[in-house]
Amino acid sequence: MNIAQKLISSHLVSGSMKPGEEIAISIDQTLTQDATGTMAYLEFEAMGIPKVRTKLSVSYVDHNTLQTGFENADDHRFLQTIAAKYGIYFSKPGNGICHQVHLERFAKPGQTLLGSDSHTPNAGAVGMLAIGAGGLNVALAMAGEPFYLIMPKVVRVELKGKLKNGVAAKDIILEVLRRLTVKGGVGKVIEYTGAGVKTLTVPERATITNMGAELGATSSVFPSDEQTKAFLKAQKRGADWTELLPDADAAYDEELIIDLDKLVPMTALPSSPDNVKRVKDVNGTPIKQVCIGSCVNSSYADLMLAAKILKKRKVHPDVSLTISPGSRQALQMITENGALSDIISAGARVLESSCGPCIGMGQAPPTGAVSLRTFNRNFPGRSGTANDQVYLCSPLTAAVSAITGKITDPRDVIKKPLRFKLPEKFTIDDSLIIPPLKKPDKVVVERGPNIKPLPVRGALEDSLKAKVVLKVGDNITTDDIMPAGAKILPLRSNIPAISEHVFSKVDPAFPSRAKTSGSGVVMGGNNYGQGSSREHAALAPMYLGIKAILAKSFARIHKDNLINFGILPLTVPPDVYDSLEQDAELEFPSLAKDVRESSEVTFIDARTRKTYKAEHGLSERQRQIILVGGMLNVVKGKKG
Ligand code: MIC
Ligand code: SF4
Repeated sequence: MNIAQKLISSHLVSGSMKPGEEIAISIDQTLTQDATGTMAYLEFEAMGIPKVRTKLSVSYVDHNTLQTGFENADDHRFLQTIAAKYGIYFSKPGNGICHQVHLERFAKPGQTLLGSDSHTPNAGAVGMLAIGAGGLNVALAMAGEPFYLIMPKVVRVELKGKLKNGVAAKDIILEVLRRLTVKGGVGKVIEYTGAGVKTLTVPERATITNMGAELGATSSVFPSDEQTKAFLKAQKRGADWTELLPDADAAYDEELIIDLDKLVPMTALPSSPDNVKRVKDVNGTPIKQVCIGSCVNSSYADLMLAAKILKKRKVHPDVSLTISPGSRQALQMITENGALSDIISAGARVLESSCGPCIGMGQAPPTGAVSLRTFNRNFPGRSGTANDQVYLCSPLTAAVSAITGKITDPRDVIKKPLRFKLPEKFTIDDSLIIPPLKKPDKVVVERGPNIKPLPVRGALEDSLKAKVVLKVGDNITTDDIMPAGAKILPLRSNIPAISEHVFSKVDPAFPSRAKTSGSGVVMGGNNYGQGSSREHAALAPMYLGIKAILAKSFARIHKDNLINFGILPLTVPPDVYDSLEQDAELEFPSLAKDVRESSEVTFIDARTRKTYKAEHGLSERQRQIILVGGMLNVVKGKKG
């Protein structure tokens, strides 16, 4: 077996491990972050279970840390009190980004982790099966339920050789994205093997597994080996180490070879993480902003490399350089060893340990300017500026370019090999991680006025008339459907309020049109719903009356979220997509019956009277969820 198969088989609860079939696995650990966590815990509460049933559950606050009103602060109080009550560790704001902190303090080889954030596979760096999911699926895992997924294909990425001077782990994953694209990983686990693996430290491996999310992959995983052991030991967690390697004769469904010796610095051009070119191809492009940080490149290792480049140099006068350390541990260590002083002397703006500019929480770039970021996503407008020009790159390319004021191949400046050496000991101070209370009865859950009850949909209609409220193209992201940013994120625990922003960057009139039509559908192209795990991209459209999405294909997490909230994901062939226009009135004469008894749903274009068929491709379990109007109704039904 390969590593992915070993992890799955040791957690398999039901189903057979044939790619494409639905399986269920048990979940050892969960993580949530604040922007998805409020919903996840409201959902968990609705299940009426006294204490989480996982080995470990952690609630992080890292997204909504800009407190411009009471909303985020209220949510933090809610999260802290609910964690204390239900047996969950609470990582306070300031402690760092969930994926960084989880890797440092909790990730464990051989275990499974389900997180309500799409970059949860970050923890795959230590040989863990780490998967991103909607909050409701994470709530179910906390309740001890297994996680259902389609048995993935396993892609072997063989790394040969060793990275050359100026080339970083980020360039490896950018190269994988160049080859496979943002939909190339759908239904797959990406497993890294080969002699090159041994040369990469755990923080470097995490950069690669983190950004596997941009491939649409179910997860990404590295072996647990001597590097893993050294990392865990340095985190004073040597006892958490177990070896996990693929069998010598392990088979894979697909293979890819990357020769690290030949790899050069890469960058993803605006506005998709797979629009990858060599840095050399855009060398000299003037830049106004450089941001170093986000869960993919904010480790102690990344900050040290940036600091070494910035030392005794100055940021270019036209450039604003921001640094957001991924964790308090990383910030503390660069403070202790003086690297922070080098960063400050160079003229960087040091931000708190959080997602920050990655999710549009401040630092929106100026109009028309190029912003060079070490982040994992450059979807249009995500930075907070319309028509933004965000390029993604490694911390080496970012730091070098911050000095020159233009996109610069780091090899032009770094003449001596610059690699990170894992410290023997990380600075450990878990005082911002609050353990759950021993006496939960004493806890009063604090709910500010921003926390509104969860909306629930009724059972699936027997028949339905619905308008095509919006027709969009390929690769629509959840940032397009439910934008984030400093203004909208504080509404994550308030569905009526946040629903006013659905598709606001694509078509600001969408919410009012959807409400007026009463029942609506959205038409999408390929890979509909790629990107984040935010279930608000399903929950808020459901609140606005969207009953189905007709698309050429769907991204995994979003499809699950749609089903969980009772929106029917229907797959249509390209000719059907082409023949239906926005505003078309559709009739579904036997909707519930079709879902119950067939794999296809029939619908009629009211104007042309032409009949079409769309596939729902639901498993028996998913059919039942859709028929009762979503997973919350299933849970309520079970409770009687
Ligand atoms: C993101 O990177 O888009 C987020 C914000 O972390 C999301 C989660 C969210 O929308 O809260 C993700 O990646 O799942
Ligand atoms: Fe936070 Fe950005 Fe990572 Fe999402 S991708 S978890 S917003 S740092």
